[in-house]
Amino acid sequence: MPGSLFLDFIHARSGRKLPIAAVLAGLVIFPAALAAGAESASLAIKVDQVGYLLDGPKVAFVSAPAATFQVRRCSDNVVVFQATLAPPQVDTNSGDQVQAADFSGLQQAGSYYIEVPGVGRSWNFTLGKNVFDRTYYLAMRGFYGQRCGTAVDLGPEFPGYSHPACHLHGEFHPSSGAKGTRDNIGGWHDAGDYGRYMVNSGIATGTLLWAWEIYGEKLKNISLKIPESGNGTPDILNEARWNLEWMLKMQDDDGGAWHKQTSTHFSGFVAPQDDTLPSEVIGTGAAPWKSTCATADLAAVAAIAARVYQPYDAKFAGRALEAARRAWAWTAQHPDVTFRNPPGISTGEYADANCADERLWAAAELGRTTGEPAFHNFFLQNYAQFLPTLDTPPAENWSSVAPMALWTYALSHRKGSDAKAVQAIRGRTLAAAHAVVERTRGNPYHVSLLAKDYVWGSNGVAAGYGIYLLIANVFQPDQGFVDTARDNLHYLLGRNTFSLSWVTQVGENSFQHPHHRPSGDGKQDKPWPGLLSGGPNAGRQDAVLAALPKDLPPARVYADRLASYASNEIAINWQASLVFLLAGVLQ
Ligand code: G3I
Ligand code: 9MR
Ligand code: ZN
Repeated sequence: MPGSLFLDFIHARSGRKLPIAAVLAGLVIFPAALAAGAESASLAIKVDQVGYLLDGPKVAFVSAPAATFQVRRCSDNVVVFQATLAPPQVDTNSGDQVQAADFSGLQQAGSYYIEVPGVGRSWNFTLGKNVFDRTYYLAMRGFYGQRCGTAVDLGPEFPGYSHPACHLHGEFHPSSGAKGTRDNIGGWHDAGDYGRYMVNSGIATGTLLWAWEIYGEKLKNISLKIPESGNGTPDILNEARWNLEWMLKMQDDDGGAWHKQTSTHFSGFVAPQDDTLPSEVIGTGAAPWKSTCATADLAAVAAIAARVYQPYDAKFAGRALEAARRAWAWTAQHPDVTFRNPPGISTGEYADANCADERLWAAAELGRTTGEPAFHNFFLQNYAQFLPTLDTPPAENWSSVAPMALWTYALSHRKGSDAKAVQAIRGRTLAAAHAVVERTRGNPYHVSLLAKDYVWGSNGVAAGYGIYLLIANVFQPDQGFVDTARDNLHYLLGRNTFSLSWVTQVGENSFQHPHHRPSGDGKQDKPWPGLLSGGPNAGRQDAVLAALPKDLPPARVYADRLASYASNEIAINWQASLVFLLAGVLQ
């Protein structure tokens, strides 16, 4: 294992300037210590490495036996707060014995660390009003870095994090039912691979547009320093439009949308511009070639775009609405065309066996945008069967968009909305959110994840709990919802069994080896910034995870290794959930 770790490390970071002694130390100790660099904190003390807002609970966790803790100011090491640790609780998901260090009483903004006598010190963190602003900025810039078909440059803030335009040539794969070239330049690379997939684009872009609709007041003046900045449109909308334009290109003349545009197989670990595999528009392999889930997701997202971009670019809004209507009409003709990879194609499938929830989402968004009875009636005839999905948060992911459908209906405040439907949606959401709050308070790490939630993309699930709670908070403001959403953010930013921040270049001990081709091409010391790792995955669908000890509890089935695509890839859907959560907690 140390040998393969070494190879992985060298392979991923050949350019890294680390003292050779540190590399050797890493070999005989363990990877987290290596990642931490020279000045090490105790991994047994878990803090949100970004920090805590002043107005809420401030809790760290200690997973080694101890009695007391102190909070010290970074500037002069003075103790500003001290207290006893809470009694230990066993966390079955990680196997840790956890003691809470509650320093909510500390109200002074500043930079601090925690010291636990007999254990050590924590990573530094900040208390303040604007602690998460930069994380939001970097997370949104993460999308910019995923742009396909254009030159990207994160400099001068991150010099060298750049690539020239990539994937400029596209063609129809025979499975699409069409022939010849189809460039469809644009969109975001889905993840650590360079594919572009409609279904995942749908949930990711929809989530960003929702963040705008709900938190626009907080977001509208934040510059993301992207090429469009200053054009009069808020930058989160500028960034989302980059992908929307690609999604619109994936629509065929008959209104249907092809499922994805990728190479036939995954490229090697090369920079985007060096991936020379043809970029193929891939269809279902038989008439009608397009898939219902992709088309319905396009209809939903384009319908949101039609209302959101109206004040900034009415022409684009009109184009989006027209596309949404045509997509909707296609799904009415073809309500049940599912997608599986056709022969010869081995890239991501995003195979969803049931597109009824996608259609419900499309109807709800179109109804919210247009107010037309046809969409409204379709929603009312079909929504009831999806209400139970709200009972098991977070419920929403790339293959399950029913919560988006239900929530958008309840949020739309249209005259003529069905009061019974709205009541049911709100009531079930609030009840489930209250249960999540109670459960999370009882969880030794104050995270909402259950054992069953440690799947591929579990960090996206954690962020999804945050979304669920924040939507509940829109229905009925409740500080418990907000605090629990923040708890899930704290988990992602370091308050977890690994004492690891799962956002690249955010926090003193952030993960280093994402399964992300631009980060893994050996050009940069550190990974591209602002990207959320998939996280622990008890499904173990890669060789790295499969080789971990058999009896590991689910929350520990994770490896900060480039080769672990099932636990350490990044992806736009998880990233969008992180952005929503951050947008919700910004002050
Ligand atoms: O939810 C079920 C759970 O009920 C069940 O008990 C458990 C047992 O294995 O599986 C859970 O489902 C898993 C699902 O992810 C959770 O969302 C599936 O096993 C697992 O195979 C599935 O993985 C998907 C993965 O592609 C493989 O198809 C991920 O959702 C999806 O995010 C990921 O997406 C990939 C693209 O294909 C390609 N691009 C990168 C992207 C991110 O890794
Ligand atoms: O890089 C691919 C990643 O984006 C996918 O999520 C993952 C699962 O589909 O597959 C990765 O590609 C791997 C392939 O499946 C197996 N051979 C190694 C590839 C990683 O380099
Ligand atoms: Zn590209």
